[in-house]
Amino acid sequence: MSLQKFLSSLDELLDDAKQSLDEVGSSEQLENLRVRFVGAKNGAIKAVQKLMGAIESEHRPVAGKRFNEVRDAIQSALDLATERLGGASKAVKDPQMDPTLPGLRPQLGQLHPITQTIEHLKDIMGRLGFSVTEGPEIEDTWHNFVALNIPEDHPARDPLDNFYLAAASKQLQNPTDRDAMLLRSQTSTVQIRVMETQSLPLRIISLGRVYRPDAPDATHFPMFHQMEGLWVDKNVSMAQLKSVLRLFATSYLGSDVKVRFRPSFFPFTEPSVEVDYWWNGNWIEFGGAGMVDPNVFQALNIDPEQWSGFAFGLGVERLCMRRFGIVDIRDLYRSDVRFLRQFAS
Ligand code: FA5
Repeated sequence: MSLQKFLSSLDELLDDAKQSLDEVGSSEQLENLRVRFVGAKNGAIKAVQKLMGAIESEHRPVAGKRFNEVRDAIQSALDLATERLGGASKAVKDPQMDPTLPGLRPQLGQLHPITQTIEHLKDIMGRLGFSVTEGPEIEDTWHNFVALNIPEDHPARDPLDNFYLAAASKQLQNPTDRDAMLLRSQTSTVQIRVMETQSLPLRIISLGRVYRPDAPDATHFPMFHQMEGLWVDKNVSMAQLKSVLRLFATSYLGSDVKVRFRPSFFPFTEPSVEVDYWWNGNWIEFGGAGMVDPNVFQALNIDPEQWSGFAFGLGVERLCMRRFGIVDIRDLYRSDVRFLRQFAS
């Protein structure tokens, strides 16, 4: 190859590279040009370098010198274009702080509707003079049944209606055993624990989880919460029980709430009632209540001639649902924040 031809192909290459790199408008195009001109495998510079072998040896120093100049010039043009484009994209990625822009609001968590309900119920009952107590969720049959006057053959003790604990239960074959352990099925257990340990008179509430193998539907869940209430004093009456529950219902659900009491049966109260509120064309049961049965007092060595009391156990979910307009209890436990976020405290 003649020196002249080699030098003019170098000039053409430089012109082409300079023009393309001057006009390049994006990092992507720039990368394509880099590969096209200085790519290690098939770049144009590499191709021209290969031609040098065909130049007569006496002309090679001139050809080599010019080749180096053109290669360096293309590299400088590439560096310039890179700086130009890189500088622009850096400005977009890393903007200067603008103190006049509105701030980003951090996303705050909030209390679950059931937690909000529990706090609200404690507040209302506190104003009615009830103090808060707690009891364990894992119970023995003494507190869950025996002391509550629930006899051994009562269907409420059936293994199919309770979560007996296998690990604690050598008694699994015989869940009516006094020492068998289970997840409490009602907060009435706390009535017993309080009367065992506190002096009379007393006026307490206790809120917490209870467990039953109920099939989930719109108003039932296998784990739910109850609010237990107990008032023991001299001359406590059924009329007081009804007033307290009515006062509670209007404070929590509004003065227009319709509440009714239906005669019922619980082994640990006599007489007993079930309490319903009216909602969406139906009566919904939200709790049970009654006067403490003398057998319960006697099991705890309390004289029923001297003392009387009333107790109630209300479903916290049913109260929460009515207040927030939630029609399906299962929605409370799907952990769907889009749903739960609607009930801001
Ligand atoms: C009791 O649990 C009694 N311990 C209540 C009681 C206490 C009566 C003190 C007398 C004196 P019951 O099984 O009816 O009663 O349950 C009370 C409330 O819990 C029901 O009215 C309902 O609101 C709620 N409840 C019961 N089962 C479920 C469930 N599977 N899911 C959600 N709520 C429930």
